[in-house]
Amino acid sequence: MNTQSDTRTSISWFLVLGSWFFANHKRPITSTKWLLLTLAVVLLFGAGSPVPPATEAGPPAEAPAPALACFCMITPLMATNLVGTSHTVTVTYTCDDGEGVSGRPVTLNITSGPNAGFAGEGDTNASGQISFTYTSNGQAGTDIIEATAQGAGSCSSATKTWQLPDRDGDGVPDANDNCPDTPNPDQRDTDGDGVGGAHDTGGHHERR
Ligand SMILES: [Ca+2]
Ligand SMILES: [Ca+2]
Repeated sequence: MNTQSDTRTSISWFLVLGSWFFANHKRPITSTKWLLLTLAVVLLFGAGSPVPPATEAGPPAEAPAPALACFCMITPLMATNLVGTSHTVTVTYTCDDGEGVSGRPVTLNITSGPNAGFAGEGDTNASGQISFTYTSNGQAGTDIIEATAQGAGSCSSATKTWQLPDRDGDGVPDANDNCPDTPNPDQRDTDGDGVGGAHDTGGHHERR
């Protein structure tokens, strides 16, 4: 019991005893005495009412941690290969803390290019990654690859360029190169026999 309550109890008992004294006095009990007795009883019962202790201020509640910003990316960002081969891209899902996040649904789409329409989906693995592989349909061109990941929005897009075979690297595909093993980007064919470059049987000064 605290100090305030003790004081009230003392006063209450004082009034009770005082009222008892007056009540047992030889003189008649007056209405004033009864009033004092009643008041003493009220105070006595009231004195027992505990005063709730002051609540001690605890440590300030910690502010909730801000939500981590998460993002995704596709690798490799750029690649070039011959048509007819396959290509694998990996979507990596990470947050500001640098940790990969597993179990996040990812959707991948080729939105334009010779292989437009390819789509894949799945959840990231324990490293926060998921890979997708597709095979070129044989046409040259550049695919635009895009992906979205739940909670990370859209990933940075990637490209894949498909090229036709060109053994000599002169920019003319083998299928169209009039001299596929010797670079002859101009495809000169002096005598018009369909054979160019070093194989051209035209005039010596036109040979390459
Ligand atoms: Ca060529
Ligand atoms: Ca050539």
